Amino acid sequence: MPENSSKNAVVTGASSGIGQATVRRLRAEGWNVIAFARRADRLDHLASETGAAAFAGDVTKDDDVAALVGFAAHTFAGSGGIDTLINIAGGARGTDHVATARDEDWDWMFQVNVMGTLKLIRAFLPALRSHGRGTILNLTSTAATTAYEGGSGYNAAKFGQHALTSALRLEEAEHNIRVIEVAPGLVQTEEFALNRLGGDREAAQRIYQGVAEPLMAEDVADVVGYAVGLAHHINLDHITVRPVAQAAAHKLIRR
Ligand code: 8X3
Repeated sequence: MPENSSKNAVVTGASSGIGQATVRRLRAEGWNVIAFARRADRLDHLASETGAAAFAGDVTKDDDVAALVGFAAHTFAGSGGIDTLINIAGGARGTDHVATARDEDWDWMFQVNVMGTLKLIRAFLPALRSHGRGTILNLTSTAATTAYEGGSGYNAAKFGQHALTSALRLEEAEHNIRVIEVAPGLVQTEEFALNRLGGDREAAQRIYQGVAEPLMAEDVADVVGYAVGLAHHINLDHITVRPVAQAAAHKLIRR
């Protein structure tokens, strides 16, 4: 099968978890990668380990996003320009029911998951269109299509990001931009559950307790790498990826 011949990617959310694993995976396959996240110290380590270029900034800040676009234009100037944008920055805060939902948690989740994705895409679309074979991959979640108790804020944000992704695919096909959605279920990462549960380590560990083989960040990065590495005319629209132990959002086998 022919491979995608384009190989200049920007990856957001690169300082930990799936974003970091995606940078490693793409670099191992010879991609030129710009790793973008807020925490410069973590990015610097990743850059020296993998040879990716690092750029520190916040997906919710227009100035940071504009600076990233300039950095990418400069970094990829000699190799054809950016062709692939991978939006992994995101996350959950809180497990409150609607009855006790906290505005600040909902605001944060909308900003990072929806507005951050929008800002990155809008800023890079001119370059991706003019490249002629662009790819945008958004990491959503199984929470983007199935709601659950205690998930409302995260569900609402991820449903929103899913809707944005679906509309974008329709809008950009005529510009030969493929739009891929990767929707993971339970993934055991360093920070996702910890951030969601306000830093409570024991509660975060309980999420994965007894699950023999949860998905790891590297598993999802393999799927992302596969999807963006396929020949450009192949668009994996929506990929759901779960551990075998999680047959559905409500069915998790613990031993
Ligand atoms: C993470 C999946 O099940 O915690 O995006 O909502 S879940």
